[in-house]
Amino acid sequence: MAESGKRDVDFADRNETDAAKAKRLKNDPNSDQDNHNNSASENPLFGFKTTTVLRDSAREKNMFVHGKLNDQDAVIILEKTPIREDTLLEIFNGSRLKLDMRNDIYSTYQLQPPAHLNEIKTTVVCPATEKHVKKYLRQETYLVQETGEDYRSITLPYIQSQSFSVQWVYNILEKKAEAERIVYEDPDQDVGFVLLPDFKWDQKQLDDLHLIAIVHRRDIKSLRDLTALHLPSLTNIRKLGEESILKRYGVAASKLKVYLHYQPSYYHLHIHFNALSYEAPGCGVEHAHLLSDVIQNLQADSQYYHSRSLSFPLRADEGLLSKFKDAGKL
Ligand code: M7G
Repeated sequence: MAESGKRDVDFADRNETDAAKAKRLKNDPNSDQDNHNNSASENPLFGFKTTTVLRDSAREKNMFVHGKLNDQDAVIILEKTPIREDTLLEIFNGSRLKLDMRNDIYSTYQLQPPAHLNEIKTTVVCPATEKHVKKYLRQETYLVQETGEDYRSITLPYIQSQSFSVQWVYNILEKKAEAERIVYEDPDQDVGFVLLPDFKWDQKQLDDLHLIAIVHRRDIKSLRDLTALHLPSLTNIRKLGEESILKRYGVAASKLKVYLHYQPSYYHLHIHFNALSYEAPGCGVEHAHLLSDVIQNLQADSQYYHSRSLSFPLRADEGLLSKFKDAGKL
């Protein structure tokens, strides 16, 4: 068994296990290689026309691409997935190797693993709004300090007119989407929530574990709306969320960071559960608020998040940044 951070996930809901797949490929090694989907009916990305690469990173091995899919604006996120310990045997025994160079005790190769170990995690947003395109475009950022009053006079009117749709959140709460992915639900409409894997996590390894708890209540937009009245809900999410993650994935609370984003992208209260050692995008001090700190702050002062100044980064082209500039706050 690997150390806890690298333990393999037990996929109760995966259709075909890696072992079964390996067996199938052993009998028919070409079955995956030949399985290219070259028509629109089999491959929803067929005919995608790239307009621009919004962002890419050789280190993170990802690329954010803007383009047209069936004449609709789309953003596609391509991301090479981590190498998993449980696939090493297959990688070493079942790959084709092409020698690049050899020198003394050193040699480098191009290794072609079996196709099912060479997958690229792909996220599609279609139709994508201009706001989605901007979200993924690499941009200079500026730190804004927002007082409680700024929130009410600048930020709130802005997010009420401009924020991303939270239809995907309602689909989850109403079991119209991702119902089979739910890890835990407390159905109480006041303090309850749904816990499920964030779609950034492919669930293949625990190193980048990422789940979100989405509250059933629809009237809490963000951290700013929280008061001591919400403490039962927050402590419930922390306790039951941590217990469910321990039960399902074997990861203890002491190996998790549990936090909220401010500003979030989606204004329906949700809480992130991340592997402690994983440097998730947006978990820095300028963006993330630990749930345990939030709980303590509300215990000390019910109006803490109504009155305190909160800092957060905004990208150069974000409308909210212009609003802060127009108000002479930057
Ligand atoms: P956030 O704190 O509002 O902002 O987090 P961020 O997107 O800037 O981090 C929302 C979280 O919900 C993100 O971690 C997204 O990856 C995740 N997410 C977004 N969508 C549209 C979905 C979805 O459809 N399903 C799931 N499971 N997660 C999503």
